[in-house]
Amino acid sequence: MKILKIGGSILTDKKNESLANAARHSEIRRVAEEIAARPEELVLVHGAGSFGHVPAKKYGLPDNFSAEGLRVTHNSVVRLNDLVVDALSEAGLSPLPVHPLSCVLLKDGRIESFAKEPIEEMVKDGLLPVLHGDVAMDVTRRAGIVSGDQLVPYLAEALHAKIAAVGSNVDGVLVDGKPMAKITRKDLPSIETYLGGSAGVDVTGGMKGKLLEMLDLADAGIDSVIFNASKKGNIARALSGETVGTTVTRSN
Ligand code: IP8
Repeated sequence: MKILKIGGSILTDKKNESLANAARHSEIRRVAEEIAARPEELVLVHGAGSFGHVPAKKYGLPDNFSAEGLRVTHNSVVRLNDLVVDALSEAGLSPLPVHPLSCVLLKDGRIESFAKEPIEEMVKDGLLPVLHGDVAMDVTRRAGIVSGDQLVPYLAEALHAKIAAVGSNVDGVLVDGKPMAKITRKDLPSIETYLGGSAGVDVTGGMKGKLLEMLDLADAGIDSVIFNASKKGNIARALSGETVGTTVTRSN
């Protein structure tokens, strides 16, 4: 089983707050075609991009409980998910949308439970589950946001993934502009100052949030890669288990 995340910064223009123009249709098509080259036993998670982060910020999510904010933000990320699912289908795959709002429960912002069985059945049947960053109900905070960056390590562990790959629009974890080949939790204090947020609107933590999630996964014994999915060919490489970008692994 492989888990791939494609960041919202690839699929949308996160600096464009007008959602009508924010989808990057040609990038969505390219990503779908690259995935179609290595689609075996795959679960895809995509970021919410401006479709999620712009309405979430507007309604003050996750700190502010807003029924309207939850509905508008969810509907908006579902629209991006539709575009991704359609592109994957046009690329010859058999994708199915899986909306975290309906299968994830949070506790204090972290995934408390997840109905993973339908995803397992989909993969067994040669279907491609396509999840995304979403709003979700939270038992302690009423509602929250579940980032794709949190879904990836959770699913990787729950589904015993062999490959977990997180594609963003930079070459990995950058220190002085250069991607680190490998990173462990021990490296964290010395590189923390380099871990910027995201360009554009982001309510879930940018590169630092991503790395912390993947370090937790490494602690659980599953290595992952953070790579540049905007460079053609890298997605297929990452899905073949090739080293692209930064490998996040367990300290010895
Ligand atoms: O883009 C965020 O998901 P992410 C989800 O994967 C929302 O961090 C609703 C902003």
